[in-house]
Amino acid sequence: MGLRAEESIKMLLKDKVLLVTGASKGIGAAIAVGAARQGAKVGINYGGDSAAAEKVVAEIKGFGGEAFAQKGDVSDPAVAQAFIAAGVEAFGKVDVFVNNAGICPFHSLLEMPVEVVDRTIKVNLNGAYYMVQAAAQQMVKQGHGGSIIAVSSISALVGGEYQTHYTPTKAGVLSLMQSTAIALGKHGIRANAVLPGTILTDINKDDLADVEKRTYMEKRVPLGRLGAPEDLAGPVIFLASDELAGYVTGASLLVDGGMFVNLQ
Ligand code: NAD
Ligand code: RM4
Repeated sequence: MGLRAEESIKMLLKDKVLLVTGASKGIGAAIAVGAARQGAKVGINYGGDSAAAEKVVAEIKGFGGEAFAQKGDVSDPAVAQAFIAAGVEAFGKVDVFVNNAGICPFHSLLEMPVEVVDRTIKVNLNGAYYMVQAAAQQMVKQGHGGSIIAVSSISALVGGEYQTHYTPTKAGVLSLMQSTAIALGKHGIRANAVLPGTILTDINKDDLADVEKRTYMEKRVPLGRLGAPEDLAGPVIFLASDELAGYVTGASLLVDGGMFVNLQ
């Protein structure tokens, strides 16, 4: 039996302000809604679809939560400063920052256009850096710690034929959390990564429209199914919570149904 919204609103992230990038849909939206159900006040950044972002905000307000959405391309450093500032303006502080925005335009190595490589790195890695830095500056200024979580990937650890531009960005984001954990430990700020496996969202809709590939991917998962965006909410809430994860920093948490360890 699920928790009722009124009950869950008193829970793990009560009085916390959580900002998450790329949250108009997919994993980011599930994190935003899941955190709000645990009492967090939520700010969401998104890249394009304003109607989708407003729907996420409306869902949160619908169960009594507080939320705002702000459009902005994370590859622009000014967008990072503006997003963190918007969180402070709306809710007075930032306690938890989740870097989630990302793209994966599947493409072969040999014919990879330079624009696709550059864009993927700019959004996934440079964007993560700008956002994490802006969030960290705010948290240090506040002086009461914080939690930074990056959505990396199983692809930080293993490769993909059509992901030669993407997997290095996910390894980079994982590494960014490790170094950030060291840099910010003295400020009581924790930094961790979640590593989703294959989660059914728009990012891989076309790729997994290939039935043979989808069946192969499903067979690799010991738990017997590909992931849903909501599968990431719990792990992120855990890492966000000082009560549950107060001594966890520099860690990486696979959320992949067991796919990574499944050799044979
Ligand atoms: P999605 O396509 O459903 O959502 C992507 C979100 O990022 C959207 O809200 C979009 O607006 C936003 N976005 C894209 N480019 C942006 C930009 N330049 N500026 C701001 N926002 C931007 O994809 P998803 O599967 O939910 O992916 C979210 C994250 O999870 C990505 O970082 C992805 O690498 C990671 N991930 C996904 C999977 C998976 O299997 N779906 C697995 C591992 C990691
Ligand atoms: C993930 C992983 C998934 C893929 C998405 C786009 O990191 O590689 O299998 O579908 O990226």
